[in-house]
Amino acid sequence: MFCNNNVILRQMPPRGAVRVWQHRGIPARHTRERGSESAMFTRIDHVGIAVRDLDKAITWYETTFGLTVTATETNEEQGVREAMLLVADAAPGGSYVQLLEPIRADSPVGKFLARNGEGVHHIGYGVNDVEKALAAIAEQGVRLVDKRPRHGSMGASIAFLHPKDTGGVLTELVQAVKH
Ligand code: V0V
Ligand code: CO
Repeated sequence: MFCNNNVILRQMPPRGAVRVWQHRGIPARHTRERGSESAMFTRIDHVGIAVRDLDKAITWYETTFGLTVTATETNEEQGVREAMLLVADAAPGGSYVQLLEPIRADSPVGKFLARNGEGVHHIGYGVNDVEKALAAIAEQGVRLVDKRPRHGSMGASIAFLHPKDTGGVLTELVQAVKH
């Protein structure tokens, strides 16, 4: 934002930098908002956040950010009680915050909480075909946590990639149910 305000003006990029953009004929807003799209990922489906107390966390997100819960579920296999809070609804599918409370201490989220405390646990990317995406990613040498999709929130098919092969970010692929 370039307001006529001393504080904000001091944060402006140097004039030379602005001119480089203009020489290349790339309008700055477009480069920021419309990069080239991924062939594999359709959107960020959700950001998974590890919490100790799901009900408390839901209330905090509702009160502070005005988000509302779309679905809650206990997923025995994954060892979590979770809630999906809608951030935005768009053509390829919604994007959510997923709050995750462990139901067992030795579950992935239970171990994560013991080690790191509450915070961002994983990123879930939307894909059109989770099996195809898994095969393509495995071919790149990335270790898969799940060789086959499992049951995820709101009926989605999900699969995780190992964080040690994805720059320390636990990554989930999400094929949402088509409406
Ligand atoms: C573990 N590590 C992580 C991590 N969890 N690094 C980044 N982000 C995370 N969330 C690191 C950890 O610090 C260790 O690093 C190493 O990986 C081994 O971790 P561990 O817990 O001691 O060992 P494992 O092998 O028992 O478990 C790690 C994996 C596990 C990633 C395999 O957490 C897993 O299967 N996760 C996928 C399932 C899951 O997270 N489900 C809950 C969400 P150092 O110390 O060796 O350097 S369910 C969900 O999202 C649903 C249902 C949905 O979206 O619909
Ligand atoms: Co998730």
